[in-house]
Amino acid sequence: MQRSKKDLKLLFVNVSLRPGGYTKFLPVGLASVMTYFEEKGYQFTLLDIDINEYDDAYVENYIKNNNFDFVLCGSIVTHYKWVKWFVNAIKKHSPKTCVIVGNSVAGSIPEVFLQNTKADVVVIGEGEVSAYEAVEAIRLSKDLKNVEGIAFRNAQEKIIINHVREAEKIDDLPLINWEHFDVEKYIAKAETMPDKDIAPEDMRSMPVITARGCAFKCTFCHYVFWNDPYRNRAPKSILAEIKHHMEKYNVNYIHFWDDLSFASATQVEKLCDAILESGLKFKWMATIRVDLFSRARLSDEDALRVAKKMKKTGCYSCGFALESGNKEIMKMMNKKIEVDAFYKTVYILKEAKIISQTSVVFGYPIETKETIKETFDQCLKAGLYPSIGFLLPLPATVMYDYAKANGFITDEDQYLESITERQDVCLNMTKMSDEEIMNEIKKGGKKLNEILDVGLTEDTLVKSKGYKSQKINKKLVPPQKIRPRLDPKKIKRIKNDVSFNYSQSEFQYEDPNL
Ligand code: B12
Ligand code: SF4
Repeated sequence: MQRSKKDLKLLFVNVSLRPGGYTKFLPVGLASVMTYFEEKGYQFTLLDIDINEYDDAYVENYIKNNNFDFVLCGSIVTHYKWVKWFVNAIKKHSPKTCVIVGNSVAGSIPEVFLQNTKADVVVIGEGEVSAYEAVEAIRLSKDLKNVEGIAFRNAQEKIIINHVREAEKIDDLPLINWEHFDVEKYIAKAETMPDKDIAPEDMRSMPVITARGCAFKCTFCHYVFWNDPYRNRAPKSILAEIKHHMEKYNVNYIHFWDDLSFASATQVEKLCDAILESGLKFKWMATIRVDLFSRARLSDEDALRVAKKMKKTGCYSCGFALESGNKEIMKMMNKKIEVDAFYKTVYILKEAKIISQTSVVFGYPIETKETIKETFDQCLKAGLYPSIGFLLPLPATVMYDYAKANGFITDEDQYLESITERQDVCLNMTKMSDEEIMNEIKKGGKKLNEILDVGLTEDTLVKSKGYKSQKINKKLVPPQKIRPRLDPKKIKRIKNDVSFNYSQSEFQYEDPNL
């Protein structure tokens, strides 16, 4: 029977990725889906498990005592075990409730998710329109097979995966309405960073998304917008949202929580110009890549000019991942960056007084004690203590397929139930034992901690609770402007190539600068 929108009882659920966590993050994706539903005339309730620290017993009781027509939730795939429990708990107490799950926990594994839970609909990729159309189809008793971007079980219990939905024009999406959330509580628990201009208690930050997706495809990475083109919001729309947050929530820090905020320096300069023109004064941090300046082929002078402009508009810090100091691992990662570019970017940003935050991934199959050392050496050279993580093969990544093909993952459901944070060794595909790799990483971390005087303890070398680079003040040697030319006398052929095919031979170059 068809019902009107206002007669339907909808519940949106914000799950808790880190119960008891010392910081809390406003869920931008969920809020964006909620805003879309609101714009389309739906009313709903929000169960915010995260900020209220509701335990599982509370959640189960809540579901039991409230009969919802629809429950909608989403999360990162690392929360698979909990989401699976939650979906099945809803169905146990309220079998008629339609359960819709989005984000990577379901969208990156639609088949596995529907096979192992009683969920009704999985939303794949961008969630706003697909989730809305799925609810509408059910409300109007229409066939779900016509809703793009979802997977579901049909009347014969067969899993159907529909066509992907073409990505929305990013500027057409409504500005997120945060009123359903206890924003003050989130601001009080937001991540703060030491800043000489302001005391931590006066930092009021909120997230803003400036882009969806990324222009690259690293072999360990997967984000929800993987199959969509990399899209950036127009500076005008970004600034309208920031202005709103400043006026309504009195915020002075904006976290651009993008996979990739800016792919090149040209793009960042456009936003900087718009910030200057707007007259808005706030501090911001963004996600970039090591090649921010080099991709735009800027001269060193121009790179510094752009970096200084970033600083002038409030850029406080930039996050960009070194990932590994080993060139072969970088290739396996499909990272498409030069290890050397890392130092240069850190140097330029430092010159402009912008803090660099970096992260590394250990545990690619060819990782050895030597490659681990190479990574720490790069961090030492750049004077940064990285956020340390292990390769965590996530569904829909090349490394996940590698893990399956090589027998490291045999039961996907079991594996997904076991994964957590990238700071834990969830799956070791190297030739080292868990203990060996951990010891080696701790050894490198310990040395870095001592030399850079970071102040970490044995327990916090890996789980360092956020980035630590802002406290370090190492003087950096200016990078060489032009790469030294190869000296032919230093090139040695190290493998005898009997076919005399030079393209197949391996050479070793002893570069004193590396
Ligand atoms: C903020 C953030 C966090 C926060 C989470 C805060 C929160 N409540 O969302 C914290 C710091 C806790 C976190 C932790 C981790 N994160 Co994180 N994080 C992000 C970040 C930077 C922003 C998320 C965001 O707001 N995106 C923007 C919105 C618009 O996109 P979205 O969330 O995907 O939402 C869309 C869809 O997913 C869908 N959707 C989302 N929710 C819902 C709900 C419903 C009902 C529906 C229908 C649809 C739907 O519709 C939305 C709009 O289209 C992303 C990078 C990024 N830009 O996505 C990484 C990212 C999500 N994180 C990632 C990873 C790997 C992690 C960690 C595993 C890393 C680690 N340290 O170990 C941990 C996991 C911790 C755990 N215990 O499980 C990966 C996800 C990988 C994957 N395949 O799932 C990402 C994509 C970064 C990356 N490129 O590697 N993260
Ligand atoms: S790791 Fe970074 S650069 Fe690579 S695909 Fe993911 S978001 Fe893009």
